[in-house]
Order: sequence, then C-alpha cells, then structure tokens
Amino acid sequence: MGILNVTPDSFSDGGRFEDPNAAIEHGSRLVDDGADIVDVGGESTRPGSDAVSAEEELRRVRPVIEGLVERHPAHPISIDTRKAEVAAAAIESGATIVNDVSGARDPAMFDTVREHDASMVLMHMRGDPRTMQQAPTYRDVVAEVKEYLRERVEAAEFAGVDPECVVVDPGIGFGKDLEHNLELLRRIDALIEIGRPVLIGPSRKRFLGTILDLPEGERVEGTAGAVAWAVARGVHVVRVHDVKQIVRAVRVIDAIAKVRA
Ligand code: HH2
Repeated sequence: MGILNVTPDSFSDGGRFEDPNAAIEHGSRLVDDGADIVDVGGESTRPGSDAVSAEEELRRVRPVIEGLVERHPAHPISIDTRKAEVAAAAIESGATIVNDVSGARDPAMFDTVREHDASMVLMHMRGDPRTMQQAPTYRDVVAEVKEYLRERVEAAEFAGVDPECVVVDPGIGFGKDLEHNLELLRRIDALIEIGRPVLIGPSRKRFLGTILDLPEGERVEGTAGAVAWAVARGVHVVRVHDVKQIVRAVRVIDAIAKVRA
C-alpha cells in the first residue's frame, strides 16, 4: 500500500502533493513502482494534528481519486478517512477500500462500507491524534490491541459488513510509545491469530527515528527492517511511502517464503 497524503501537514510528506496534478503524478509513480493499493488521505493524523472538515477533506482527495481512476482504471485505491461521509463520496469517485485509523468510530461507517460493498481496514488508536501520545499506558499492549481488533471485526460483522473484506492494523505510533511499538511488532503473530489479514504502517515513523537517530527522510532502511520482520511473520499488507525500495525488499522475503512468484 503506497501512501499519498494530499495534506499541508502530514508528518513526512505534508505539503508536497497539495496540488491535485502533483498528487496524481505521485500516485501514478506509486503504481509504477509496484504498489498494489494507493492510499489517498486528506487529513493528517500525526500526533498533535487538528481535525479537518469533511468538505475540506473531500476538496483535497476527490480530484486525486478521480484522476487516478482515469489513469489506472482497475487499480485499487483506498481512502484514508475517519468520516463516513468522506468514505461514501470517495467510493463514489472510485475508491474501493476504506482505511479508517479510528477503527470505525463514526456510527455511520460500517453501514457506508456495507452499502457500497467496499473493503475496510480497522486500525487501533488510543485516544485521538491531538492527545494520543500523552503518556500512553497499557497493561499488555498486544493483548489489549488484539482484543480491541477482535471486537471491531465482530462489530463490523454484526453491522452486516462481510468479515472477509476486513483487514486489521495495530496502529504503529497511534497512542503507543517506543516499547509498545516494538512489542506489537515482536509479537505480531498474536494479531495474525485474529484470522484476518494484518496491515502495518511503520513507514518513516518516529520509533525508527528514535532507534536510528535519523530524520524522516533517512528512515527508508529502518522501514525496510520493520517490514521484513513483519512480512516474514505473515503480515499481509504494509503501508509505506518508499514503495520502490520496499517492494524490492518484500519480493525477496516472498521468494524465501514461497508466497508468490
Ligand atoms: N499511519 C498513518 C496514517 N494512516 N493507516 C493505517 N491503516 N495504518 C497506519 O499505521 C497509518 C495509517 C500516519 O502516517 P502518514 O500518513 O505518513 O502521516 P499523516 O497522518 O501525518 O498524514
């Protein structure tokens, strides 16, 4: 899954793709570089960020989704949003997957996904982006995240969403400190036991900067390290900025694991 943030303030690529044409170009590059899914987002969820309105999110993402669908008609596009209204409009523009970092807190989200026959990613986040990094504590981070994701998959099913269309994500960096992030990766097998495909998004994140003492632009190898660990243990989807490099790393892991040609 390649990241396409159409925002002024994303932590790594904020401001680079505010112009729809630049965003469409970048999305096309992600496809050419081997992204199976392009994840389009119009709201930053970096720690401390403020929420934006549905109108503003749609103003940012809609022309980009439409432009990408025109260029790559059969290529899956996900919409990174917490708002059912944005998800619905994005699906009508051509997205087929809803990537919801709030685990579908919007009461209309499951109905929207079901009505549009879409797929969805349910992610774990402690609190909300404005406050989530203020001393997060867990008794057992893996057990709590696993329990939460299990409950959200059940809630999706209860609302009529086909559970076969649901992917789960522990939410690296969302209300977790360094040790929480490492523990979630260390025991990622526990999340695979949920029985749904698992997605992780370690790309260029702060925990890599802490380990390596490097800025965002210098974290591609660290991202590859986290991805290699997770994919070798059965993680199905990785959400990354540096698609070309990470696809190469994953192809090697897949060849060793005989996952696909
Ligand atoms: N991380 C970010 C955004 N969306 N979605 C999923 N499923 N998993 C993640 O780990 C995840 C996500 C944050 O990264 P980024 O998009 O690069 O930054 P920002 O939120 O500042 O736009």
